[in-house]
Amino acid sequence: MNAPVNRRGWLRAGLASAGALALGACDKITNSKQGVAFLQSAEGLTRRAQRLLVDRKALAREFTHADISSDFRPNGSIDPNDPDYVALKTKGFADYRLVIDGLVERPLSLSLADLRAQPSRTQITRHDCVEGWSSIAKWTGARLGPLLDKAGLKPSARYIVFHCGDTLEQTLDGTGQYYESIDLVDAYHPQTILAYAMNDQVLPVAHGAPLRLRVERQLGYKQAKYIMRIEAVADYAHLGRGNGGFWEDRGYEWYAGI
Ligand SMILES: Nc1nc2c(c(=O)[nH]1)N[C@H]1C(S)=C(S)[C@@H](COP(=O)(O)O)O[C@H]1N2
Ligand SMILES: [Mo]
Repeated sequence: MNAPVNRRGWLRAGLASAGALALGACDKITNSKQGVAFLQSAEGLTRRAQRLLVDRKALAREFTHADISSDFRPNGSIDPNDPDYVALKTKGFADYRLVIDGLVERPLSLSLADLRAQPSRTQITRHDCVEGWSSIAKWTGARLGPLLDKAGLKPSARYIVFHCGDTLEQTLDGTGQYYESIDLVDAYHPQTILAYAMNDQVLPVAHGAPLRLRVERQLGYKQAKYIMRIEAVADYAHLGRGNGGFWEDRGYEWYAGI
């Protein structure tokens, strides 16, 4: 299911598309009076929506230390020369602040120390780039879900946008700046983290220092590096060239699930 969702729309969208399926598959339930009552109850609705989302919520495979790649390849931007980024890097990211704003009740501005103090997760996962290579690394970072709860998403928020510090393509209109977007199912997935460490070391510049996204059910280009700002939006049509991400604006799928 790659329909846009939000926490309330979730249930509704799930039910709309599940309705027909559920009726076909569940005539045993729908043929009995109690069954119908159950399906109309809140619990019945939740169970059906849950069944539909189970796939999106499943964990990506995790690996062991022995599987970690010794040669994880950096790709795309590997040392941004955007002046703002260079200024931050020169000071060892001491002045770095992650801004979380847009459709939130309480906009946040967080230092790296603040981020390291947030609920975190460590995971050894495989990164798959559409160019046809994969590498395994151990990532540690702040879980995105609790951070969004801290900021308090407004009900109209449907996507989370990651604004990056690097310009990957020089264009006259600024659409060469890297950005990405994910929906709330991925944003609240337990393995979705803002990584500040890779293989127990401070995240290297080549891999997105000081902060990069790991959204483990998706392909490489969704793993935004050099995150400067996270914005909650109702839709992404007004950003970049309107397709939800740098590579999406150049023809890639918005939903890059694996
Ligand atoms: N900001 C930013 N994020 C980015 C990219 C980029 O060029 N800039 N490249 C993407 C692509 S295509 C891949 S495969 C991964 C590469 O991550 P890595 O450098 O850690 O291998 O980052 C993704 N995120
Ligand atoms: Mo990639």
